[in-house]
Amino acid sequence: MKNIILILAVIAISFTVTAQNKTVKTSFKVYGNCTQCKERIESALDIKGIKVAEWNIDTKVLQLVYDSTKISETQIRQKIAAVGHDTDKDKAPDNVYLRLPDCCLFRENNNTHHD
Ligand SMILES: [Cu+2]
Repeated sequence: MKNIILILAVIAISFTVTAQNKTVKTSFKVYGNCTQCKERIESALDIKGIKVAEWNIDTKVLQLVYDSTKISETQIRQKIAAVGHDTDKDKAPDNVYLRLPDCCLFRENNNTHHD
């Protein structure tokens, strides 16, 4: 009898944990140029609550899978801006952006040196 109660308790607890774990799958644009950008963006998102963060160099789309009980999309966007990358909604601080290597300067007016 004790064992049955224990088993039921374990089942109840695991259901609760599953219910609280809210996995969100989303994607949005993050501006960048090269493999260094990819590494910078993805390592900035190598944090608790984010399960998948994969940025595509060609499409500039960031694929995300995260636990919304641990981190919000706003917080994720802030992490990206903090390392110098603009997104479709957010702009990285100029002082951070301008410290990026030349090859990573993705804003139009900073790309003239490539001509
Ligand atoms: Cu780059």
